[in-house]
Parts: sequence; C-alpha cells; structure tokens
Amino acid sequence: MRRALELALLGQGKVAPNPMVGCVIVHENKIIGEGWHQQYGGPHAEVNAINAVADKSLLPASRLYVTLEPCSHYGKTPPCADLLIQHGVKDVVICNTDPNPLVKGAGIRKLLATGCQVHVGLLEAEGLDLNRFFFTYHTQKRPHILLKWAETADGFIGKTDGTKLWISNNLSKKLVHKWRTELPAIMIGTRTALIDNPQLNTRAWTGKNPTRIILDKDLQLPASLNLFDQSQPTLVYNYKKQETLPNLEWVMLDKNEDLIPALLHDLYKRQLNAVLIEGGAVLLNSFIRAGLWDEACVFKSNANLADEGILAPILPLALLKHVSHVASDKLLIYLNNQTKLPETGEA
Ligand code: AOF
Ligand code: ZN
Repeated sequence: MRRALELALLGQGKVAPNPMVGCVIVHENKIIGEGWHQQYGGPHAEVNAINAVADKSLLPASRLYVTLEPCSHYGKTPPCADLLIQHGVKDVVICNTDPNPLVKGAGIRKLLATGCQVHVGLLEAEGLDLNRFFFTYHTQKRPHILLKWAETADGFIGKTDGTKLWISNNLSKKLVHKWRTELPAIMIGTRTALIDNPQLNTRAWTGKNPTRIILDKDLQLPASLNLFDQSQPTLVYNYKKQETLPNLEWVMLDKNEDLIPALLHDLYKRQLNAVLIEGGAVLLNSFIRAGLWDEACVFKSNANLADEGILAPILPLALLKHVSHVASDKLLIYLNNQTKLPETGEA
C-alpha cells in the first residue's frame, strides 16, 4: 500500500478535482502490475495496473492494493469494480473508502457481492492526508482552505503605509510556487492585489497555473493590474457585476449572504477543491473568524520590522495548543534564515 500511495502521488497537480489514486497487484509476493491515475478524465489507477499485468491468468490468485475504493459508476470510464470482477480478482485491499456520492461504498458492496475478499483501512491516515483536498471537498461540500502568510519576528505581515514588504526569502518563494502547481486555485483580497500587483502564477516552478481568485467587493481595482491580463483563469468576486470574458469572470455575490460561506459555495459548484489564501490580513482573518479553514502555512522571519505594521493573523489558541502536541497537524511554520529584511521584493 505504501508503494500504491507513492504511485498515486505521481498524479499530483494533474488529476484535480479527481483524487490521486495508485494501485499495485501482487502475486505470490511479487508485484506483477502497477498503475496510477495519471490525467484528469483518463483511465483510473486500477485500469492502468491491470493493463500492466502481462499474464492476466494470474489475477484470480493475486491481491490488488488500491488507495481508494474502486468506483462503481459509469463516469468518464466504466466502473473499476466491474473490471476487477471480470478479471476474477478475489482479494482487494483498500486504503480509503470513496466519499464521492457517486460511489460511497457501492464499489465495495459490488465486490463483496461476488464473494471477493475486501479489506479496508490499510494506511488510512496516509491516504486521507494525500487526498485531503478531495476529502474536504466531498465531506464538507467546500474547497479545502489553506491559509498562507509570512510574518516578521515581531508579528507583522506588512507595513501600514501601503508599501510592499518582502519578509520571506527566495527559497520560500520557490516553495510557494511549487504549492501553487499542486493547487487548483489561489485567492487574495483587494489591498494585496493593489499593493503587490501580483501575477499569482508558477514562474518559479514547473507546473500548471492555478485559477486566480480576487475578492474586490466594490470593484476598486484598476484594469491595469497583472491579475486582469487574461493569461490564466481568473475569478473576481464582487457585489456589483456579473460578466464573462475569456479567462476572466466577474462573479456577483449577494450582499445579504455571509460572504465566506457564499464564496465557498460558488467555488464548490465550480469544482475547485482547494484554495490557497495568500492574504492580506483582512481576508485571512475572515476565513479564521468563519472557522472555515483547514491548514495554515506560516513563514516566520527571524528579523523584526521594528516599526508599526499590519498584525499577522492570530490562529485560535485552542488549535495552537493542539498543534504543540501534534506537530504540524494543521499548522506549518517555516523559519527562514534571514538576518536582515531586504527593502523590496517581488510578489
Ligand atoms: C479517478 N481516478 O483512479 C479512481 C477514481 O470522472 P470519472 O469518471 O473519472 O470518475 C471520477 C471519480 O471516480 C472520482 O471522483 C472518484 O470518486 C472515483 N475514483 N477517480 O479519477 C481513479 N479510482
Ligand atoms: Zn474507477
């Protein structure tokens, strides 16, 4: 199953909103076939693993390890549970059950009904962690929310005078760009868009550019910003207009609804299963106040701003206590080794 999880990870950044899935087939203690879900809409992991087996007559006497319950529905491909049954597979070990309402146990029931032996829950925690975006999406009916910010040693994330402050370093920039390739969407608020004029792309890492999401309630942002260059899919949530251009869409929200839940509901409908919230403080705090977040990735500098600045978000104390016991369960802090803050940097 560890090997199957390793294979699943090869689909990272290529299969969303579908899960990363790996499959290993073992006959008399030898791996005779391996496969993983490689591309969104492409063959599932089980199909690729079975195709990789040279001698299919070995399948009835083999054990199949798969990281997610075999599917039972006709989607872009026929049900994997049926394929396993056709090939006479009689021994299946599964890491996680599938929370997708289209499957949700039906794949396991299909296998059991034919007398196949099914074991569920091997390395369950590892599987839940690997596909946490997929699991949050289906169980909470909203995208998985990751908060990200960089703070100075004295707890500031920016300057109050509206000038740009570069807190982290080139290494953290690369890491963030890598994360961006692994996520379907990134979001920022109005002030960050205005001050930093970011591109929100993945130029420091190879991979797919995520959808950019901007919250600009009253449409204050100038069209000249990099974010409006239509170079990658961009959504602008606001209270004023609904309009669609190539790669650029203004989505109007209802002022009478709670902002964060309404926004997440719209993202859910668009099948975006994870969003990295990259600031600023107002937006990050809105997610924290609403209790609608799953992970925080904090870069902490060892240098002081030594001035008045914008305070870094404060995470609920109860959670931090929890984190001190279970390191990096929900919070990830990167310490950077920078002794002096540079004056400017690239957003
Ligand atoms: C995958 N890859 O290896 C497995 C999946 O849209 P479809 O037809 O490809 O079906 C996607 C659903 O199938 C997915 O949400 C999950 O519930 C199930 N299993 N999906 O993309 C796989 N095993
Ligand atoms: Zn399938």
